[in-house]
Amino acid sequence: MYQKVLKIIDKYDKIIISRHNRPDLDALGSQLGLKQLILDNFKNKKVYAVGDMTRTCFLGDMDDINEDEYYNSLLILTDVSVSELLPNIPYEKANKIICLDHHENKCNIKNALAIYDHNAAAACQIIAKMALTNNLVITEQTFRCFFSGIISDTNRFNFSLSKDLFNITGELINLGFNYSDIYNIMYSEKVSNLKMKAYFIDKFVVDSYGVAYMFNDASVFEKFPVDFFSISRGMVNVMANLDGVEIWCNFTEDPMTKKVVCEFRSKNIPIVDIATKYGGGGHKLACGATINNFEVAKKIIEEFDNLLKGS
Ligand SMILES: [Mn+2]
Repeated sequence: MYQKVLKIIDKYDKIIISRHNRPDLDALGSQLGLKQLILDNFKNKKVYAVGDMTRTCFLGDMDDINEDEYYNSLLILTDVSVSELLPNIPYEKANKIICLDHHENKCNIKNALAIYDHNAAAACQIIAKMALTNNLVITEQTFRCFFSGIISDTNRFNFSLSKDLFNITGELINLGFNYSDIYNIMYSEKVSNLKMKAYFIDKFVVDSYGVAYMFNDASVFEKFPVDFFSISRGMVNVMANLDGVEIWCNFTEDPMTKKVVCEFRSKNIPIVDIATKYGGGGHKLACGATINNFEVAKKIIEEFDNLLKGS
């Protein structure tokens, strides 16, 4: 399966790589790592990384390309396989599309070749495995990308443990590159962020069924002038690892679109079907959706209550 991907890469002179919008480190790591991997292992390829950036990232920047570049190109999408979560790119113009994903979605991107590994903890794990099993050269930049994605999507091996994950991470570490600075970048926290967390810790509520939640209207961004991601995804886990809380959700109004972006997490009970029902998706225990208003959010909380009633 990976060889098929490498054969397709080999056929194209122009390769554009993207990932889901509002990228996390696994999205950026898999995207930028694959870009570097292709540059280091294939001759005479033009490789571009494209998509929105919510903030600057220590792994690298996006390329600014003309729409015409999509013609005759191979487009590879990492960490995503549904059109709703793509950045605003003219993906239909690409000659061929490949998705490399670990999410529990069904690919709905027209004519795309979707390659899934649902056991992979990170998209970076999939691409690192492709590189390692085919003896591709992994340079320091590629290593940094893959390692960061694996560490962040697993939260330092907290969310998932598997032999494959450890084997691949072990082989990456065995390459001998320094990773302690990556840990320093990823896990040092600004005082202002911790103070912001204190606000959200104080704010969330827990209902009688064990669902914790908070509603953040757009005014929180006046109180805390941070990017959307820092509150929507960044604050959901202030409700994690709590006795009596089985499912926790963060509902945040996007000041730009006025839509409500939902982040859902669960200790044990799979919740992704509910995320999918509301137009979202993700992983069994960590997923999200975008909905029209807080009234819909209340309905979703009721659905989670019903799940817990039945458990
Ligand atoms: Mn991922």
